[in-house]
Amino acid sequence: MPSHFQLLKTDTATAARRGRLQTLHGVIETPIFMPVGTQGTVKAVTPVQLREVGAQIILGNTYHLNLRPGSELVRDMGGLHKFMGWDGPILTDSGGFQVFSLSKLRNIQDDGIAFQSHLDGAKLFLGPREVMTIQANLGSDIAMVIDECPPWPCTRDECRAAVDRSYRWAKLCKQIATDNGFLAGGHHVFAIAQGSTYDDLRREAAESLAELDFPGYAVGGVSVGEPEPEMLKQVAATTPFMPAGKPRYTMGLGTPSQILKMIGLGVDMFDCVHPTRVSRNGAAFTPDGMINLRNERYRADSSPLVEGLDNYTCRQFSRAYLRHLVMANEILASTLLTIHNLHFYLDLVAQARARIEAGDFAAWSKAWISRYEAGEA
Ligand code: PRF
Repeated sequence: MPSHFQLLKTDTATAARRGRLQTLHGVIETPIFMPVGTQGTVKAVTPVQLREVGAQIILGNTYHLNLRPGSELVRDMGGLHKFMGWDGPILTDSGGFQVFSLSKLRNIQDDGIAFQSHLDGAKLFLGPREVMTIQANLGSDIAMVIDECPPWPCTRDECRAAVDRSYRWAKLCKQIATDNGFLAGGHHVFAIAQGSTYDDLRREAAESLAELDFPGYAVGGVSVGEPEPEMLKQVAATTPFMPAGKPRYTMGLGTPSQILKMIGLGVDMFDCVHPTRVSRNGAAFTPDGMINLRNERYRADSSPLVEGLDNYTCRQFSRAYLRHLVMANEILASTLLTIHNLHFYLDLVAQARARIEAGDFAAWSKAWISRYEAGEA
């Protein structure tokens, strides 16, 4: 049987890879960016619009969907794909990380995390069995294990405990997904390597999880407040110890230039709320950095957001019109900016794929990053 992940090419000048991941809902060309659809919707856009901007896979969230509307309801409605009208692949995060960021009252125990819902205060619990059951109810193509993401900074002892606990939970998640037929049914489960700023613990996390033979591996615990050089160092301390023949995913990042830097470190998959979130705040990506349309200088600017970029927003609308929508608080501003910003990210990773194939990724990404960062400065 062919493997679910094909490594098509590895760059010689960097660790960048061109790959292809098979899922139950179709093939994903990597490196890829995954738009975030926390509540069963990528905010402000329809599934048709997602397809049009080139989305190949989107994210859903165990924590949110289990609180509301409930994973059993989603299961009874035919699963998340049918419920939300998206027939492409869906990756779901396991929920532990969201408990830490959203729920005030939480207690981490050896068998899972007890917490109170941020919606109504209900007392709830998420452990390996719960997160794997919820993700099976949702019908996720790629389910994530439950992990403990330590805060930045954290002590070595705190980090050690989080790495050990995350390993035990990952092992249990794999066992549960094997026993209930989730893996045999063609769904994937990805492990998550933690380790904060401790290089040796990151290596140990990656190597011990690799022995459990997961279909894919994530770098967790980055982009949690540390400066960018520290984040790059942590990713560089992890990816070399992940199996080369499996997809690699950094969770929850980043800016366009960070994504190119991570691709150069051998990462294949990315998700981030950044492009969708800034869209609802009047901001748009360009090759010369992010611009904010509230700025007076765009008041009578008849040019598109990015000249020649082939998406509905850039083909049809001027910066002046988009600025008007933003200033008037019109909801169409969110939709049109989300279309542009997601397309900008998806076009960027498509270009990266082409450059890896062509063999000039290193020079291209260096030039791309310096132009982008010069505009941001
Ligand atoms: N673990 C999980 N989800 C996440 C993270 C993590 O460490 C992060 C950290 N960047 C974002 N989302 N399960």
